[in-house]
Amino acid sequence: MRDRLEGLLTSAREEVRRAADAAQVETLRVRYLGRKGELAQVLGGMGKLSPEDRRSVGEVANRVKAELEALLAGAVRAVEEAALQAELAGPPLDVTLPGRQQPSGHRHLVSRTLEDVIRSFQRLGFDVFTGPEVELDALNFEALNIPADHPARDMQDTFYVDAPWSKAPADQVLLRTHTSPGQIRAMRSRPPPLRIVVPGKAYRVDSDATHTPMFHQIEGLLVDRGITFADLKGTLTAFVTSFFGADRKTRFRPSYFQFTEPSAEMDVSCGTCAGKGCRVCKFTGWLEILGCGMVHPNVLTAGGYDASQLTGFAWGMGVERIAMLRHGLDDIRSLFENDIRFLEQF
Ligand code: 2U9
Repeated sequence: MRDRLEGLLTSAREEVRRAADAAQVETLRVRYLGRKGELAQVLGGMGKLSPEDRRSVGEVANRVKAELEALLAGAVRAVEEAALQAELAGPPLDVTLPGRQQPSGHRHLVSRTLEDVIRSFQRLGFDVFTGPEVELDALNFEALNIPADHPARDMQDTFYVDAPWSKAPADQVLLRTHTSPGQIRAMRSRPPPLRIVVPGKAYRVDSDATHTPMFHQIEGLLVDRGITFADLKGTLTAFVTSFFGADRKTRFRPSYFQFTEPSAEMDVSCGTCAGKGCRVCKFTGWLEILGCGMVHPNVLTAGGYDASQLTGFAWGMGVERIAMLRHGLDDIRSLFENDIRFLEQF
């Protein structure tokens, strides 16, 4: 048994010398020192020895075990040191290099513009109200004082929905051509006074550099006793100051809409040329940003409000248009082509 123990030590020394890496050293440790390893197998025969032999063989076994342990521990240190030296000898690692950028997306320019407009009006005390994109003709046109023969209702402008239940003209279903039916829904569901903005998608059969079949609008409506055009001017001027900056001028021009009387369009002085005239403002010094007016009494009545007691003002603007003015874009379609190289710039 002493010979077998000494033999173990000799063969272990030889094999450990040849071990090239930590895994091979571990394999050897299991083979020699493991629970079912070579040493354990030799020691398993100790029971058959006489007490004297057991003591002397035990001494040898303890020494061999200690030497095997030292041998393997030394081998672990040696392979680790060799691995470290190999890494140091390899190509240098520059820990000062900047890390790889993790690409991250962001909200679409149209969404961000819409959120900015909403925030400006929220600061002025307006609530956000939304309606459905698939609407009734009755709310999209009728309630907004747009009669049945009005050109805006033309098949060429409006996407009609083939709904099986729509027999009567007022039941006709369509993709809303503006967010205005949302204001009718708001009036019918909330008592006055009302102070809301209605953001969302609108649809029109139209497609060129400044029109897409789907576009975004944000409209507003304020109704109370004694509201005048002065309130309209004050509110929308405060919006321009908050959204575009206090250095911008504003002006109102007379206009016409079915749902407001009187009606106006609001311009803001061009931010690119400070009103001097440039490509962005087509050399006028002004940018048209919204349409507005005092709500037509017929429209208040259609909303279930008492037009003899209440007045209000409303406005509407195209979100893509605002985004284009802000960034000097000349083709609305660039916002919807989803070319990441374009969208990334904002
Ligand atoms: C109710 C009462 C009145 C909303 C209004 C405009 C003027 C307007 C256009 C701007 C550019 C639409 O996106 S656009 O093409 N809108 O000029 N909108 S007043 O008036 C309302 C709406 C609802 C109940």
